[in-house]
Amino acid sequence: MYMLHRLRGLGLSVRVFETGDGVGGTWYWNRYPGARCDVESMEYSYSFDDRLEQEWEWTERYPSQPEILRYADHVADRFDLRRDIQFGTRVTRAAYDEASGLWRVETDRGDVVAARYLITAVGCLSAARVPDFPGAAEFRGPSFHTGRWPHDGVDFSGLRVAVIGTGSSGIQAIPVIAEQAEHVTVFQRTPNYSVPAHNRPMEPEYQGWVKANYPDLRRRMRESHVGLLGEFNPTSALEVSDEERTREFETRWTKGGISFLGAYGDIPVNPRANELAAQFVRSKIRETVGDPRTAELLSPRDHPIGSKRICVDTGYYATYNRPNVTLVDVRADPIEEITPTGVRTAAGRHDVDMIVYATGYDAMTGPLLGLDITGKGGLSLRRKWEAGPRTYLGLMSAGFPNLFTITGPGSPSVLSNMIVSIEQHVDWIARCVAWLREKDVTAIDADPLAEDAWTAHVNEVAQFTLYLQADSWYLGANVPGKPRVFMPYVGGVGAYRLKCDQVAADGYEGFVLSS
Ligand code: NA7
Repeated sequence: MYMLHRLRGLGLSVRVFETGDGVGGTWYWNRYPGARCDVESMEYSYSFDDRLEQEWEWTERYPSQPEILRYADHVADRFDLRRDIQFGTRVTRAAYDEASGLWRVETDRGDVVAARYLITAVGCLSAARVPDFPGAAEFRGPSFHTGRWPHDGVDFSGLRVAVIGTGSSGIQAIPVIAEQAEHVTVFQRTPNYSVPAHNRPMEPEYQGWVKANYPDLRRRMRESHVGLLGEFNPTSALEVSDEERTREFETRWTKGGISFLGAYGDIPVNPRANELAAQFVRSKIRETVGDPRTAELLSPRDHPIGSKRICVDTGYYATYNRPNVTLVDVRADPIEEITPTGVRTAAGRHDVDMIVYATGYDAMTGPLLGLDITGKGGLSLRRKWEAGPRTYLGLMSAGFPNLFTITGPGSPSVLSNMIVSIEQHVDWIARCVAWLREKDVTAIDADPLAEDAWTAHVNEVAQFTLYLQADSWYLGANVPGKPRVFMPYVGGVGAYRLKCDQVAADGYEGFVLSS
């Protein structure tokens, strides 16, 4: 939406294709119960328009899905965006025509359009993935993926519900479903670390203070490591006494939210520091969950804290104290098939009336490859990225001129506050397009050497962290057969922004320009 707004400002004619019947992207699709952003409301909003940020009123510390969708709708109306968005339309193919230097874009509605610039804004977590369980099609009851939730809601009352998956989506949905359903059986493959949200109604004084200080706070977010305001303590967890460390963890736990990970600077990089934070979370799980065996099953031990996206929950662990919730450890007792009446694991049958798949996404590359993009010389993006994505700055991939990828692989994207990263990419692309037009440059493409160097750098920075020690979707590990390559850039949004700005200031260094 912001890209459309900016391109219109340059006097370009713009057509947006959107699969959904409304705006909002992830917040349009993810209508599962309990869906909420893990970034605070005052930080999860556009910064490009002063009046917008001053006039919009958030009602809770963390925005719920319906509230973010209202905000997206408001932005669309306020800037009159809908007239250039073609809803209910999926792009099925995009091919670069070298003779004309134009992209030819086709849709499932039969549109064929020619465009000088092609900009993808397809999100990083939009290609929903339901694992290929034998028998799934034969299940007699309804089944839903969290990211494709029915718009008229789902009534769980009196039902026995299976939830498969305990990432952010499962962890948010399970407590809400458990309140309504007769019984919930949770199928967990890997326990995740989750910190309490401590969500609450927005304090008017806080909202007023942020609005009064937005210019400075937005600047701090843009210059920070992950695009958030949360306090980041650079000192080492190993330099302080046990008492002091526990006090710090306790303070952050009581405050709630992902800034728990910012307690010490070495949590993401030093295994010993990381283990201390992990131990604290495990102690909280033991304190909260009545049954010691369930508490142990819920306690992550196979990956460092933060190496998979940390979850932010409301009452997740306590939900397992309810008599109507059962936890099945599918690592020890794997799912063998879905039967017409439920889920069969190695150890037995679990009859249910409904299945909720909270099983995640073909992250980052999935949505891009789904566009069936072909560049110069007939090379498809799928073929080029066979061994993993290759980009220059996460913005372009060599051989695909004038194709820009907002929050593409190789940029901070999912390791940051997405709105901050989206705005940074949109501003950079808008400035680049304006410059190309001013200089009469018809095509911009990544230089393969610059791309090689950037791809190596993205990898090299990741090696310094503990991210590579988890089978996460950051690495494509959740999709069988996907190349194991760390996709987002972990160098930080502040440093990354400086690099992108420098490249632009140097006349788009590392790009090949042609007239
Ligand atoms: P995630 O974080 O990818 O979680 C998916 C969950 O589904 C995770 O617990 C997986 O276990 C589980 N899963 C996936 N496939 C299977 C199979 N075959 N059997 C059992 N369990 C399975 O997706 P979410 O939607 O929760 O969150 C995505 C992001 O959205 C989140 O990080 C936030 O940034 C917002 P695994 O861990 O792979 O063993």
